[in-house]
Amino acid sequence: MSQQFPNNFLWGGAVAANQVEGAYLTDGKGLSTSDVQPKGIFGGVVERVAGDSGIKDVAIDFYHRYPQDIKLFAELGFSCLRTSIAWTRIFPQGDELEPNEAGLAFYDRLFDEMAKYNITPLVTLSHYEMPYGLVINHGGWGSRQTIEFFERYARTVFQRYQHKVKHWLTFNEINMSLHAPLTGVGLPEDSSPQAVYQAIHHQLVASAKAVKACHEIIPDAKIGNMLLGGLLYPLSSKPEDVMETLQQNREWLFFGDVQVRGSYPAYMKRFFADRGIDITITAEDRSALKSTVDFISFSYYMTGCVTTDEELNQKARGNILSMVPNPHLPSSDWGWQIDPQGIRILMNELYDRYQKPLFIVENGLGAYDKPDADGAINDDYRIAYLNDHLVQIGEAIADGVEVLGYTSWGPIDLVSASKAEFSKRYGFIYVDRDDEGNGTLERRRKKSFYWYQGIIQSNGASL
Ligand code: BGP
Repeated sequence: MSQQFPNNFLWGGAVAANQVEGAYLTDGKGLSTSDVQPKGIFGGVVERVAGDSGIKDVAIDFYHRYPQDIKLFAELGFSCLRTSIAWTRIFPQGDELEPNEAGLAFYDRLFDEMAKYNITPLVTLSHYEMPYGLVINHGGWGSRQTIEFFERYARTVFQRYQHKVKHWLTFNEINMSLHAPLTGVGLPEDSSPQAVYQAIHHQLVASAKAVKACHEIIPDAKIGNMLLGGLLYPLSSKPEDVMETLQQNREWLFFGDVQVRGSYPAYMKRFFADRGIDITITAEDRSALKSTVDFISFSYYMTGCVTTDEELNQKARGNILSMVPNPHLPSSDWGWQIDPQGIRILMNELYDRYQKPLFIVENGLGAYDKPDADGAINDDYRIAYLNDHLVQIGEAIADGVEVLGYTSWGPIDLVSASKAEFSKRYGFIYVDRDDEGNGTLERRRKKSFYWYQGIIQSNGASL
């Protein structure tokens, strides 16, 4: 591939606190919504008692092993690492007035370690978790007061890390809240659309307030939103399927429309009216929403299809996000449809819609890895997946799309979000651990490690 990636393109990987750190009650950390969902974001709540076990309680023990892991990322050539701050390390219950110093000190150590190797941190304020204390005592994002708690947390970390972190994201996949309410907005899974959209509104206001605070406290920082890049195609060329696809894509993009444009899009009026939803938006909210993001970040794993055929829709219920499969695409071991060209289409669509720089902050293949007899992991399937997607990202750049960087998901094996499995691996670095939590946690380089190292070294020219 000819040189398409800009010289200052950020290359790296992305992880999230609750999927790597472990140490779930260490140094004063409080329980988060993730800690009470040991079976993953679709797995229901379990009341925790200290000392019981869940796979995320240790995860890959990044809390203690980060120096060795950052060293491996440096060996890969990373110029960027995306991670999140666990809100519960800073405000364990969420509503304290003063932060927990031990939690703040941990991220100081982590960012200092990254600085040693010139790895730029890209930090998500809330990646699929919030303090469980806020859920129990305040009703999660259902309560307007949570906006204040979040703003206090955001201001605290902006102040503390202002010289160390210049790239921020507000909420991970903010548009997943409808599908996983507890993970997204701290509401019971059976909450009504009315309740979920009111909570989402509070979260959108909080996101905008964090943008404003970031610009005030760290004037040279950039802060973005983070969307699940759920691109949908019409299953057929029937106009009603095309119309339904437009509507469903809007359901995913509405969040971005608010975060990038600073107000609710016109189509939401009818959307809410048709569903009998009536949410409270104050004049102060409207003015807060005007603080808009500097760039758009998104995850991309798959695409799906939309149809008005009820029989096909019935069959699709229960699939991830109930998308109808595309007959032209292969699927991963987990049924996620692999569509490299989709990322080029999505990038063009997002750039056409928003005219803001993009950042691909998650992309990757979750697969079973079987070490050979000599322990080597020859993950050619992962190399093929990533290579095909990066070629299409290069095409989108050639199309004129401005892209800040690419962080592949899970550069080191970690706990999966959807089912909290360990066997769904994304890494260039293998971690010796299984679904039952057995294993030495030893790290080993896979074949893809050397492949990605070459891609970064050549700034994408070796694709
Ligand atoms: C995204 C989440 C990540 C991550 C990824 C892969 O939706 O932001 O946290 O886990 O999906 O999903 P899974 O881990 O379920 O394979």
